[in-house]
Amino acid sequence: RILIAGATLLTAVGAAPPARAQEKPVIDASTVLIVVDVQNDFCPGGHLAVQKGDEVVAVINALGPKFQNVVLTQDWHPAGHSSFASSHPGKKPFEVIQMPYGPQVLWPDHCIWNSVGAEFHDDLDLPHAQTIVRKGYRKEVDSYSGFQEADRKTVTGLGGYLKERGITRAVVVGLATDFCVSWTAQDAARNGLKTFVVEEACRAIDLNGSLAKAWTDMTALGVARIKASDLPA
Ligand code: VGL
Ligand code: ZN
Repeated sequence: RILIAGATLLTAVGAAPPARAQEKPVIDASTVLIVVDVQNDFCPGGHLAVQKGDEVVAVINALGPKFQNVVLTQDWHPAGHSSFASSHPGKKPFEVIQMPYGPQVLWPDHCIWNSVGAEFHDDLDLPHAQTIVRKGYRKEVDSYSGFQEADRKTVTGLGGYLKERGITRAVVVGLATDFCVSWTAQDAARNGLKTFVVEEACRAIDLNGSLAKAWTDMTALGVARIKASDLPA
C-alpha cells in the first residue's frame, strides 16, 4: 500500500504532462500550410530521390482542404548551380565543401529551371495554393529554407508575405524532412510563427545523422512534431 502510494506520488510529481495535449494546431484564417519541394527530382526516379518521397503526396492532398492558406516552395536552380557536385571539379555528390557562407553539401544536379525534375509531382492536388516561393535560383548560394538563403542574410520575402497576411501559425510538410523542411520550419519559428511539422507528411534524405539532428534543431526552436491525426478533422 505504502509502495503504491509512493509510486503514485512520484508519478504525479515527476511525469511531464502529455506533450501532445497542447500541441494540436488550430487551423483558421491565420494558419498556413507550407508544402516544401514536392517535386519530381525528390521522388523515386528523380535526380535526388528521397526514399518513398512520393508517399507524402496522398497525405498532403488529404491535409490540403483543411487549410484556406497554402503556400508551396519550389527548389529552383540554374544549370551549374554552386550546390551541384558537377560544378566543383573532383568533387562527388554528398561531399561537403566550404562555401563563403559555411559548409555546403554537394548534391547531384537537381531541380534545374524548366526541367521535368523541377516540376511538382503530377498527383499533387492543391488547386487552392496561393503562392509559389522559388528558392536557390542564385547560382552562388543555396537555399534550403523557403524564408532565407544559406548565407542567412538574403530573404525570399515569404516572412513578410505571411506577416502582411496576418499569419501566425505554420504547418510544414514535404521533402526533405532533414533539409528543406527542417530549415523552412526553423525559419518559420524564427519569424515568430507557431510552427508544426507533420511527420508522416515528410520523408528524409538522412545523410550522416541529418534526420536526428534536424528534429533536435527544430525542437530546440519550439517547432512541434505532430501526426496528421493531431490536426482537426
Ligand atoms: C533539398 C537538397 C538540395 C530539399 C533541396 O528539398 O530538401 N535538399 N536541395
Ligand atoms: Zn536544391
